[in-house]
Amino acid sequence: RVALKGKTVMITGATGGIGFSTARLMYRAGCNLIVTGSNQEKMDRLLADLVDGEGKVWSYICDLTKPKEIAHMIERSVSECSPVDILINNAGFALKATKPFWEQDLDDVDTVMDVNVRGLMHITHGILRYHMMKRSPQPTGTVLFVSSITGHQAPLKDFNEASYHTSKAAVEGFAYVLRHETSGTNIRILVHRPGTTLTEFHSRRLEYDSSSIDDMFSGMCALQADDLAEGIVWQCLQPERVSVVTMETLPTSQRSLYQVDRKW
Ligand code: 8X3
Repeated sequence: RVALKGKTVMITGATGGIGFSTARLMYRAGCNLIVTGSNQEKMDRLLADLVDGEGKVWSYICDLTKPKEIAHMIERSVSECSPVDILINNAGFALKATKPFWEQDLDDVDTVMDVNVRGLMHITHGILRYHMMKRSPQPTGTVLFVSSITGHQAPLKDFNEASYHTSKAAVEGFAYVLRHETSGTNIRILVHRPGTTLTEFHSRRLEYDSSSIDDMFSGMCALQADDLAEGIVWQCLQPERVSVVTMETLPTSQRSLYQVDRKW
């Protein structure tokens, strides 16, 4: 992980799940971190956990549904932090999988789109414009999007995730176009697509209903957040000439969203 030593990595949604594990691994690899989250208590837990490294750590509490808060955080990052080398757009969530789309509140639908798409685009815009494109003589950096297999697959029934799937398909489209728009620079645009991972993501999605959560994970041996962090860090530590453009990490038991083995 020598290639990462001294790099400055910004991770959104760093206070839980895949973001938390990635922050820990990046810190251990010698990176400086800029971590964002929406909850101070969870942020304190992350900061207390970052003991295994010598890099600097900057933390920002930011509500990604609020463009002004994002703009303010970007502005502060320019004056307070080292220039960002790697942006990991990890923050994202799904809501109300217990009801079909037409029975969901539009406010909830909007919140999913605001965080997973608009917030992600605003952060990427700010980091490209004020950090990566400023590098001279050549703009350089890595932008990695934590997408999902739901970005290109839909389950056969009972999932009720129209807004989440749409948001991840948008992330895939955004990354694809951005990879072309940043042509001529040394900025690389990468995507990581996780399958089912044992984090708070699913508890929240299933409204903390323990029997739905048990049904979801029963016998499948889901991924751990650390499994994802390993792959994400690996994509980022490749030499600048190498873009591992898309990496999809699934539990062995999950052949696709259509087929999950429950024999584990
Ligand atoms: C979530 C992927 O397989 O858990 O982004 O639905 S899965």
